Amino acid sequence: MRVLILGGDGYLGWPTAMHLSSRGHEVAAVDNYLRRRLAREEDVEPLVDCPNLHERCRMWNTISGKEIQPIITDLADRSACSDLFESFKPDAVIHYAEQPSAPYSMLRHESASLTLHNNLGATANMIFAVKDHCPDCHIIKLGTMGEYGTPNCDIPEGWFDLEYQGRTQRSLFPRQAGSLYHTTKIMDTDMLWFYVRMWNLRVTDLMQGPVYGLETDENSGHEALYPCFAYDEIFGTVLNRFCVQAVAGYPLTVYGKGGQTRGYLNIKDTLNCIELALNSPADSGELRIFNQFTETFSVNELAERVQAAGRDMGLDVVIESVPNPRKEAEDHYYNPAHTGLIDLGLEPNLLTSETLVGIMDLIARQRDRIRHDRFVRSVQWS
Ligand code: USQ
Repeated sequence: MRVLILGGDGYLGWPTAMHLSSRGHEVAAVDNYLRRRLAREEDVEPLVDCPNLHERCRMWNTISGKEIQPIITDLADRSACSDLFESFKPDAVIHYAEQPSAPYSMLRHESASLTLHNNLGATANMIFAVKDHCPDCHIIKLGTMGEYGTPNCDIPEGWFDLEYQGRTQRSLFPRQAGSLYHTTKIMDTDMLWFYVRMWNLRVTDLMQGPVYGLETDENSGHEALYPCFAYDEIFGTVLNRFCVQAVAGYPLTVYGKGGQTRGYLNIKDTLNCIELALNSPADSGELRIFNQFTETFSVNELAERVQAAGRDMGLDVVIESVPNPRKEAEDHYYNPAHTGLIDLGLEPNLLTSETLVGIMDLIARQRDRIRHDRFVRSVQWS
């Protein structure tokens, strides 16, 4: 298939590009380096040096003999986005091209505004470009489990039957996000659903939980092909941060009571899920939703697992509860369904001590680059 990866320079976009290229797809990785720019501006660059997209595509070609086409363009620019789809004519598009950080979206008015304009603008431009140039293209959109929030009831995969005063209507499950970033993902879903109804687009919306890890089958042994791995408060996800903190001898920063529970997955499973969705597209006129995670953990459970894995490596890992900078439930019910991707054939890479030791071993090689002042920034939600 001809596959466009929007946000192809990012933590997940680049590994996805290599993964699909290794499977024989014709892949273009598209990015405007927004994420790199924001990290530079906030002085929170990633743990591992990431060569630019052109360089990484060349390295990938040398290693694998396969080609990924790098395209540097801004999808929030309407005509640039339209030109891209007109010339590439993808069979499928994988849309990661969003400002991905909840804390960044809560920093200040300017960062909120950038998140809104970039995320909704790029999504709208992609929708129009697909309609105009490749209406049969399968849109695979990265959503987030955070769209649902933490309701006091079970969470289905996107849809449920709403019953009210004796009548029933199939409906999107109620969503209430905990950050502006997560709210833009809700708005994306609503916009996609609207245009699925109007224009019979085929869309898969993947409600993904926080991802951990940095090694995949394609980059193993090639540090320069590792994804941009963040460990700072703004762009780092919790388990990746805990692994870096453990290696650095910094107390694991559990926010508040640590009962916050989310659905997590290994970066290798992100790639597997994308491939499964790609190989079995949504129907025309369908908004198909999968909850993309493999296991649920509370923050306390994650910290305890990292502490135990650290012990196996001879590290003395301390867990510390710090005041929660976010406004979120710290003790709540959480039971989301996640059978759709398993039914398609997903075989999860579960979180074992061996997995954690593997991640921390790779991090330990970068020990000298870890900056303690990046762990806490205290971006306050309210
Ligand atoms: N947390 C801590 N200590 C830390 C960092 C985080 O206790 O040092 C807590 C947070 O308060 C939260 C949980 O860990 O309750 C998860 O936080 P996170 O930073 O790993 O994840 P989040 O901000 O929700 O966002 C991340 C990605 C985002 C993706 C989302 C999936 O940055 O792009 O959409 O995970 S989900 O969380 O399911 O919505």
